[in-house]
Amino acid sequence: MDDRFSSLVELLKGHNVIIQTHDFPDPDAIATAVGLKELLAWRGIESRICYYGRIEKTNTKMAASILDVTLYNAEELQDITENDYVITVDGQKDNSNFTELKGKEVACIDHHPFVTEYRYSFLKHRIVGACASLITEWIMEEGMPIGSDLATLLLYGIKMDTRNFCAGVTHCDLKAYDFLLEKADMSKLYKLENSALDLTDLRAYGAAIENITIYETVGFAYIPFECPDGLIAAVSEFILSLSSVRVSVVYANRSGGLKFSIRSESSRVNAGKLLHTALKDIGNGGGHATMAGGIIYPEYMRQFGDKSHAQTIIRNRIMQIYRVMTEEA
Ligand SMILES: [Mn+2]
Repeated sequence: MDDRFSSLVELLKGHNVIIQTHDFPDPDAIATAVGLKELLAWRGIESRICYYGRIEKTNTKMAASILDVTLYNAEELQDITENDYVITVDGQKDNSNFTELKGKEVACIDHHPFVTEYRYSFLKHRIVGACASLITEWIMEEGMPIGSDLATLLLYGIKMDTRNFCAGVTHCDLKAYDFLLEKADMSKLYKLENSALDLTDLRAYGAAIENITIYETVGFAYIPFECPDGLIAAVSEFILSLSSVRVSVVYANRSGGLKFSIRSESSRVNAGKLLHTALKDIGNGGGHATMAGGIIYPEYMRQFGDKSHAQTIIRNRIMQIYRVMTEEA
């Protein structure tokens, strides 16, 4: 498929254009959307950026406000019609993290495995480390001049999605890095990278540290209050960073039930399968081999009686599956 920027411009001419990121956008999704908006504006096409959910973390909020570009919560955009053209970025229509928008999805720019049956009129899709690298590639090809703020945002998006150039990096990401490095503002980038925590986040870390228990190489920690998914995941990564832990299981209260985030650095333990099996019949869980999420529904929590009894049952279930997985291999 022809994935040149000029073909996208031709397609969009004369239409209202909406750039939609995945729900709860992360820095890569935001960098991609803002970079695309600037590219389109440079070629005379106005667009608006929107998302469903919220922008959750402090550094993501900071990244979103580096440039003076409005990111609309989709609920605020009441004037979208069926005739408006939507570009989905950093994800695809029909993904579970893409709430349906009223307009017509005509184009997609994404770096995730392509899973939708939906036929876009325009597609720029490649498996690379970050979606922002695909936008940077266009910026380079088109010769669009960019300022330090946009360069900083794009570079930050790429660094976040590649875990600092350690995961899923391709030549496309490295070329983008090379191009952006001399243009980006390194002190702003440093500030973004070192503002990952809110003071209130520390409560979750504190609670998890208080009650962490380790069985064999599995670290369990409970956060006895409600917190956003991203924070539970961050605490789970933190627990995994302990040298004696190879699988981390962190769970927090969620409207009467429990919300889980699990990580595995053991090639024998598939995190997604582990959680899927452990939560069968009492909730829902699944994900990748190294990271997964899940939930126990409130109605099942009641059947367990008190919370500490529920925790024992869950821990036993997880350890049982863990042992089968580690012995199998
Ligand atoms: Mn991404």
